[in-house]
Amino acid sequence: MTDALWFDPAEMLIGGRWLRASDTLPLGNPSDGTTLAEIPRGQSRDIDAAVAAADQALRGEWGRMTALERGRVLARIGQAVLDRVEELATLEALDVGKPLKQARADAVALARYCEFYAGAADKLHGETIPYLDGYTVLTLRQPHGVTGHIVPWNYPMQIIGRSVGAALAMGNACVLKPAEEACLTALAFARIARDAGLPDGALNVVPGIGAEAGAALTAHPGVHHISFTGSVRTGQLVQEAAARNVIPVTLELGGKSPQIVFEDADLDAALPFLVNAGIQNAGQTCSAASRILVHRSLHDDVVARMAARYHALRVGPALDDLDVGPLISARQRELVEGFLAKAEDLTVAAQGQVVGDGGHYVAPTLLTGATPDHPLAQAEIFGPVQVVLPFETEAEAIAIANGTDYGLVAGVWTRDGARQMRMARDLKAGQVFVNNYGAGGGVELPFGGVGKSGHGREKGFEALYGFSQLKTVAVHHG
Ligand code: TXE
Repeated sequence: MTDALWFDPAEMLIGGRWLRASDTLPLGNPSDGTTLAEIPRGQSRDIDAAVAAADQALRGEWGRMTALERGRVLARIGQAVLDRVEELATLEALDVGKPLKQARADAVALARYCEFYAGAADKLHGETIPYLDGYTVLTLRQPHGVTGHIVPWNYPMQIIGRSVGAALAMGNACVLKPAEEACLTALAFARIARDAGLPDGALNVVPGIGAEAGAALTAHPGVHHISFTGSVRTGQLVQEAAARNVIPVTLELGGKSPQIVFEDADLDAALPFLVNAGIQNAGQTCSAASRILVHRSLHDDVVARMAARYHALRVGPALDDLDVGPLISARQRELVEGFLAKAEDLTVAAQGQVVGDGGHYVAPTLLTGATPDHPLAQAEIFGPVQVVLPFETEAEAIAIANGTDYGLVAGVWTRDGARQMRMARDLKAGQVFVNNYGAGGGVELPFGGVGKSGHGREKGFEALYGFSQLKTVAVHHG
């Protein structure tokens, strides 16, 4: 077990108690292929216990807290996370394989989510509605109850922050099922949150396999809302399970996001965003800009300038803090290599250099020569691979950008103000960035997709609506 572990990762948190599951799973280190630790292999009985503990919390100290008090607890958790950014970043880097500076940014974002939702906890309230003579009608904003959170392995800290943070702010009690590939920071966060005063049962963490603990959580009749981030296929299963219990579900299912470079773009400003948004976290980012659409007049110039950056990219162990780390697992690397095998008809404009050894490394690859309907221009690859596609007109750019099953994020680079507004209106995406791409991290910015990218919005104030429900009270007083 690594020295960076300051707790026993084989324990899960249920109702304020750290417990062992009947079985464990090995947690891989993506940087060298070794085993980092054994983690709990939660079963449906553990999910049953966690849901019961969450339900108990709603009827106990946690459920009785005012919005102000919940906000104060979240504020203390945010500060405690900030105090431990380095420890959390090291765990995330080891577990996910992302370079330390990226893991550090994720830990700061986790703190920022806690801070944001701490401040927001007592800011969302109901209304009064003019109605019939002799009536007063008001709306109450209330928690769903027990919320299930199924988190993937690519950004555990950020995704926990955005979904658990907002759910707790609204007074829900959470059952969190982190991914089997990466769950150390979920367990660490739960410890930090408890030490900061989060009451027992308000947050329960049960690691395990998706088809076991994950499926048990989504099917559980005691769960009142599910927040899921992951693949389209699993998202469909989650939504089917939620439909059987008739509960709301928020799905964030990734994308094939474009950045569109018009002929009047400020290329010096665009270049870092074009490349970074493709290779950050080795391309395993839901909002990765995996398609770069470039006006034909600039195509060769942009490709040459992106290629120069690609040639300088170095890929190695997370703790060496290079530009790019390994992929999460051998399975993910095989998936990405499978896509690259379908790129034989394309041109490799540039590749980065793998200096690491023994881990799940893939050289970042910049591809040209694809048509918009090529498999590599359509599928979410979830690796450090970008495809550059030329276009002639604004209408063609929109058609290509909107021409996939997804619609999560889009970026537009142009100095033309009217075009900026037309693109913002016409692009099929939950977020459109103009002359930037994901700048500032976006804790405050509502986020979610259209089409196969999912539905519902997390992040920002908007998430608070999703993690609560409205009750209308009509009082007849004459
Ligand atoms: O995803 P899964 P995987 C995409 C990306 C990637 C592909 C496969 O394209 O290559 O998905 O990744 C839990 N019931 N994204 O296999 O299966 C699982 O334990 C309930 C995009 O890792 O969706 C984990 O906690 N839960 C994405 C979570 O679902 C189940 C992030 C995600 O796993 C379950 C990750 C089940 N039946 C992958 N089966 C993004 N949007 O950022 C699995 N899980």
